[in-house]
Amino acid sequence: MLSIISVLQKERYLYKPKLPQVLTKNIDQISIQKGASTESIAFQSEMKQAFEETYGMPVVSFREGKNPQENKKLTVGVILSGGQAPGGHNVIAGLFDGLKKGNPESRLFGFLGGPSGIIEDKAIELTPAFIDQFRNTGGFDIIGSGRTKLETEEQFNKALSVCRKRGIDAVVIIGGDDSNTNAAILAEYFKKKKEPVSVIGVPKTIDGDLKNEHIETSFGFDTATKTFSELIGNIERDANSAKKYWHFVKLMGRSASHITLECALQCHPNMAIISEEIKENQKTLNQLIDDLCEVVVNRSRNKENFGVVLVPEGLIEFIPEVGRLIEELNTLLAVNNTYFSSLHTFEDQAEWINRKLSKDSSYVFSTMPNNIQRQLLMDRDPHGNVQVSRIETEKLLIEMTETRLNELKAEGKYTGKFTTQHHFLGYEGRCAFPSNFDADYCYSLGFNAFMLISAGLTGYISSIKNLAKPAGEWVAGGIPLTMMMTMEQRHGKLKPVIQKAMTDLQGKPFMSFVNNRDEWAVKTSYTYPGAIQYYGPDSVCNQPSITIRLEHNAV
Ligand code: FBP
Repeated sequence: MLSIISVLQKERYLYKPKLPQVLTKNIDQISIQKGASTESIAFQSEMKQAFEETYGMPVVSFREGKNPQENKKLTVGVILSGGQAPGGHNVIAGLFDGLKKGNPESRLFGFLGGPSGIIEDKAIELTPAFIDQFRNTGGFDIIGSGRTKLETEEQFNKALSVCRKRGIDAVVIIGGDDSNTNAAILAEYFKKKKEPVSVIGVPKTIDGDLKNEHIETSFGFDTATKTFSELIGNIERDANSAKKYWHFVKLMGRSASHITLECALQCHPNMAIISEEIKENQKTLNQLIDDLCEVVVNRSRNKENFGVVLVPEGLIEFIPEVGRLIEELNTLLAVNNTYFSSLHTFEDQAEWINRKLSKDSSYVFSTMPNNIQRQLLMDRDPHGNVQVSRIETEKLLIEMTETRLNELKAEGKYTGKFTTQHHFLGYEGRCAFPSNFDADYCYSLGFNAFMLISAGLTGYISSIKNLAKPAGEWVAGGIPLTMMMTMEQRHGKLKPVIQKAMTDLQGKPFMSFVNNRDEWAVKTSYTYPGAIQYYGPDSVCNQPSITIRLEHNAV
């Protein structure tokens, strides 16, 4: 009979993730160092009020030294929240192994299907044999994930009674900026209620937008970008072999362009659009199309009627006039949801929308191709925002570029050929086998989450730093969640949120791209990263992303 698991999966079960040196010690030889008290990024007095119990706590780090804490038996619940990111299983495995190393009687429960699991009391106990089936594998299928938001008093009350019923000492929330914001609010809520349940966050998302001085990257970014880069490299090689297609590749990443930038650094495409730069320069859609045409025309002069263009998923919202249109649409659809849903045909919907939009936005809407108009009117996400992953921006760019090139042809300014292919890379990378970097990083984040719990902390996010160095030199510690927060207007109210990290246009990764892109635009300079390697020399298997290496001067 054929085995139901692959050879690689079997081998990966046996991989021993690397930990920072300090976390390999006996627990009673790991001491905690506390720094000075901290402040939020902005709105300090408002934040102090919102987080009376948990504001201002110190940054902590773990060092070799005597640990006065007794290794008591702990019961912990873990939640996977939001989109999949490679390495989630290893966070849980690291947490589990830490708990058992602290006290073999400790127990770990997995809340099922995301944050709703803790409200509906759906959980399973994670046993050694069960965990072993998921070590070093991609996916979130160990306990499932979901996008329910833990944010209302009613939900917190339910979570509290579930924790009491199960005797839970700590909840670990593995999620992005929103989920970690909610972790901070839940920690504050438990502390106010004098409930001895700690809440610890873990930074997850392939998008890479949950990062700062202490969280050098969110987990999953490394594997997802390596997977996408493998595919883009393959497409580039095909483009360079057949020499007949322009490939437009849209890449996941929500609003931020970190994924696109990393893949550009890995693969040297002819063009990579960075949404944050488009917004900074207030570039219109037509100007962007002119830029694209310039690259196509220049390459055609060298008889190279092929190329590769990378498009970040969130681009459409960053083009100022389209961004304004989307904001108006979001508000109109939120306020008039019932009436809008009663309009059954797209024609009726578009006609009604056009009457309601401002003059400028109505014009922009009317210039969009029909399929894009339909996508702009589709269901909103739970925040009431358009779902950027469902808008075919890559096709919009292709259509508009083609139209403009035809005009240039008619004016005698272009004689080349523009035949295209479009791709959307996202789901292909979110559940890949974690790279060694993500396998090690995630296992360390999970183990370290246990250390924060055992030190009696709450309202912290697990932090592993110094990531450009080999894992043994990584620095383990914890950051108070409030330190990463500011206030933002949400539905007309100021709300505490973890600040999203957008692409830094002064940062080294972006500058390195800027220094090379003019050459890549004209001259075929593709690089072919190939598949992620799990076994072999460090230079092939254990390199972090180019973004991390550039940010730490390690290139
Ligand atoms: P998270 O922010 O929850 O990590 O999700 C990331 C992401 O993969 C985005 O890149 C993408 O826009 C979105 O999820 C897609 O969502 P869905 O999985 O609901 O289709």
